[in-house]
Amino acid sequence: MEASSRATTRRTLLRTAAVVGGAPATHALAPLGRALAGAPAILKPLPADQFVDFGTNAEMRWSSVDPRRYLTPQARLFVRNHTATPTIDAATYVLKVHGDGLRTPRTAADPLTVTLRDLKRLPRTTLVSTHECTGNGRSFFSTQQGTPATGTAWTLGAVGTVRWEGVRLRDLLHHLGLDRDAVSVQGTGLDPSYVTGGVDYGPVRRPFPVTKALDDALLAWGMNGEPLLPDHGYPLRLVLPGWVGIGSIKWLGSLEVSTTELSSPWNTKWYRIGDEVLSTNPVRSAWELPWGAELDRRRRLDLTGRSWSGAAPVRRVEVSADGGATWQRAKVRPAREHGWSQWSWTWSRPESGAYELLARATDAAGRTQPLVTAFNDNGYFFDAVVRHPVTVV
Ligand SMILES: Nc1nc2c(c(=O)[nH]1)N[C@H]1C(S)=C(S)[C@@H](COP(=O)(O)O)O[C@H]1N2
Ligand SMILES: [Mo]
Repeated sequence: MEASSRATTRRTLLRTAAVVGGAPATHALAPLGRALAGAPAILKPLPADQFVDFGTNAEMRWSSVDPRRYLTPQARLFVRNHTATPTIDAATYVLKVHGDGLRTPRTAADPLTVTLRDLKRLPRTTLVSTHECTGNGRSFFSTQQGTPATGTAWTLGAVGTVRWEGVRLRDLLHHLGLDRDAVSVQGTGLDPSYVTGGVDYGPVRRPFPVTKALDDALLAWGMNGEPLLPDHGYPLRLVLPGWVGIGSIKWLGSLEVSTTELSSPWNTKWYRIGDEVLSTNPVRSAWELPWGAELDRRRRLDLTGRSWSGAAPVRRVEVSADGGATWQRAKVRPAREHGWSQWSWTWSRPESGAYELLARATDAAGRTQPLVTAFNDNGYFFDAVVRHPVTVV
């Protein structure tokens, strides 16, 4: 089963690259580029049975997910790097905070500096949340809807659920002194500047409203009880729970707090659909099965998967084995905090043959996954029900 799912994924990749031309070819060839360049973009091991290696990005394989484990181990979590994982010395690390949104305004040249020890004197907190890339599911714009989009050809594995450990951003801002007219906060990473198409866009950074900063935003140094791995932002990253992954800036070097709206190419050029600057993640579902799985025919086949939403807990999951003609309710387990929901479904007396398994979730905000989702050039927010091929033998 493993071998055939790998082969299928590779074929899908090559097909996508061939169809789109240009940009996706880089993704298909990136592992080679990484080897030639010498310095790897991702430092943790990426075993082929657990990850699809896109070079600077790596996708978790749903076929490798352990149904008995709720949290995604850090070693198994997808990685999305615009450039490469930097190596940062925690002993000399400081977070720089500036802007006219501080009660005592500071310039970028003369920022407040906060060490990890300073942060660890604030009240600590943990938070379970589903962490996901905006482009998760992108390849299905091509393979399922026939409209290829630019960018990494993720299937559904650019997602995980983890327990973050750190301090609330609001506690730091109140500790430093926040101006009541502050409206916008922007975090900037310490990774190398992002250069594409001959343009240097500077370091990865993206603004967000002060309301999110004062609500549930975190500064995290830990994941699942371990220090962050270098690939996931060591020694400190932002976490914006329920929001597009790009908001959770890794290797956080600085924070700007402003009384005017901040902007960067990551909210004006990318991570938007038309006029909408993307924030809350959509509803999605995945089966814990290899792509093209071969299932042994039995009277009862017990299948599992997970569904998640950036807005609210998942309330209902329906599955279909006949292309969406009829649906049955899956048994949904309660989620932890802002994490995903695990579900299970028993397939009774399937005949031998080829099928597409569908799973469709509805969240407590009333959002249900559609069967087809509107196209956008960068392939963000593919939230349609994915048609997962399996064969009963
Ligand atoms: N500094 C920095 N932060 C970043 C990125 C990056 O390339 N550089 N990628 C963003 C994107 S697009 C995503 S989806 C998440 C991925 O986090 P992970 O690699 O820890 O899974 O980090 C975000 N934060
Ligand atoms: Mo992302």
